[in-house]
Amino acid sequence: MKKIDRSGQTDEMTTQGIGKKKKSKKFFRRTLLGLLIVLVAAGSVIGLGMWTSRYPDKMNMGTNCNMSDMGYMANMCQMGNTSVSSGPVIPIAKLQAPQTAEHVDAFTLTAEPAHLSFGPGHSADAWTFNGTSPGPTLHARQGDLITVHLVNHLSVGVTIHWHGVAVPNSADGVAGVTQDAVKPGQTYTYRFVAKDAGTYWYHSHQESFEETGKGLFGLLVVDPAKPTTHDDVDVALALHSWDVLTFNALAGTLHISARPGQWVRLRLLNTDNYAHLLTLVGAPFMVAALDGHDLNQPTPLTGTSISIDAAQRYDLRFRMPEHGSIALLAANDNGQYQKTPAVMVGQSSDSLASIVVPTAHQKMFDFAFYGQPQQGTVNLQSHFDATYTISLGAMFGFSNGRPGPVFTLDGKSFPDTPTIVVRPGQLIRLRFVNDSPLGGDHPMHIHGHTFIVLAKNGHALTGSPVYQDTVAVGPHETYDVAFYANNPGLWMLHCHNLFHANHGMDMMVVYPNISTPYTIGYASGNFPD
Ligand SMILES: [Cu+2]
Repeated sequence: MKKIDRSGQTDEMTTQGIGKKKKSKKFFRRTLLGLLIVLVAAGSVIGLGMWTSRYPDKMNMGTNCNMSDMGYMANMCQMGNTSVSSGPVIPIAKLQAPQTAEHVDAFTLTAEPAHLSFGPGHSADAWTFNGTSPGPTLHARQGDLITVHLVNHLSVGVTIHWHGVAVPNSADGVAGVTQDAVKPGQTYTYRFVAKDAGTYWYHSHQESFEETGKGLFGLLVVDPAKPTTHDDVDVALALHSWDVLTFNALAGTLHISARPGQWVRLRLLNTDNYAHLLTLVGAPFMVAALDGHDLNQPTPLTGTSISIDAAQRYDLRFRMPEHGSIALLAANDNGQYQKTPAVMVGQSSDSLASIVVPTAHQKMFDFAFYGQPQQGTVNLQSHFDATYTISLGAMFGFSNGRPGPVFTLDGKSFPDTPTIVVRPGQLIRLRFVNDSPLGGDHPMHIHGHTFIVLAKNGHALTGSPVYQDTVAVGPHETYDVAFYANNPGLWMLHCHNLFHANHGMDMMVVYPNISTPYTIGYASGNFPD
């Protein structure tokens, strides 16, 4: 009995045990299956996201919709702009400068590796033009024909984009749009007329995020045909972050000599992806030009900070005082001004010791209220042939197969971003709205054209007309800008935080019926950002 009982009990227990085991096995299997389904689904979503966000092998940005290989443009041709598909087709090669001119400024830029030293304890392996970064500052006179012979001695493809210059489309240097990236060992010649005076710059537009960051940039200064001001000292300065912030590749103090009473112009360029806060100590100064374009009747400023965003240029002018020197200082990431790096203008014996570093909270320069208005400038009341609102955003997702941040224009990332079709002679208005604080500033840059800034946060500018090729739209800010469609071609409009551009923040502004033989994507290896 006991035995039976026991065995019965045992049996019962065993049966129950088996039941539990069976149930837990079932539960385990079901959980495993569920988990597997979730994983497969998540994997599929991730895989699909990665795959669908990946650039196609070949994307042709041309607007001649009769081509056999329409690819992505087929979508654009269906966007309802009928003029895109009618009329004679202009090959991009036809959009070029004259072969020769009375005055020609010829340059050679050789892309080559170099080990650069920025001062004690700071150095980097860089990609340079002619062995330095910044590369040589190219000087030309307004109206001259500029030719630049690019020689590539790097192990990667390279192009040169002429930032802010209204070049003919074929000289724009955008890999996959206006040319193929220049392969190692190969050469390419850019040719364009320096129509506008001012401070411009050049940088690679093949893998621009990586290549500009590694040093492939320099300044271009076009002197006015009829100067309206005289500068005794004129120096171009590029800010760039290596392992340390530098002015013209110096992490310490850069000395510029100037005598009392002399006029000095500092042409400042920010080659980084984020804004820098700068100030000038020792004399009143003027902001003479923005992005190469003179401001009307600029007034002296003291105790004022300037925020210079990615790719922007600020020309500062000042007169040397009778005594002492002038210091250009930059703020660190916390907004505190530092003595390194610094630019000292004066006698070579002057030292930074006498300079009083300003506090972080001095007033900010705002071009919306600076200088005097000018009659006849395009303004909010002007007639616009078309107006487009472009919302600037950021989210998490996939960009060209990579998980992480994605930066968007109207909710889409390149190449799915909308294309703006313009016709010669039109005046186009754009409204940039930065509604995603996640992304920070978006310095929006247009190729081949210049923005006339109409309004900031809905309020018309009250001071000087402002022309910029790169408009910095901060979080929750809105900028209204306009541009004349006066340079036919296929042009990029993108964020010049090149990390953002590399992660989707690009679109095209195109004229109808332009064909290009070049393509972006894995087949050609052309990746403009
Ligand atoms: Cu951006």
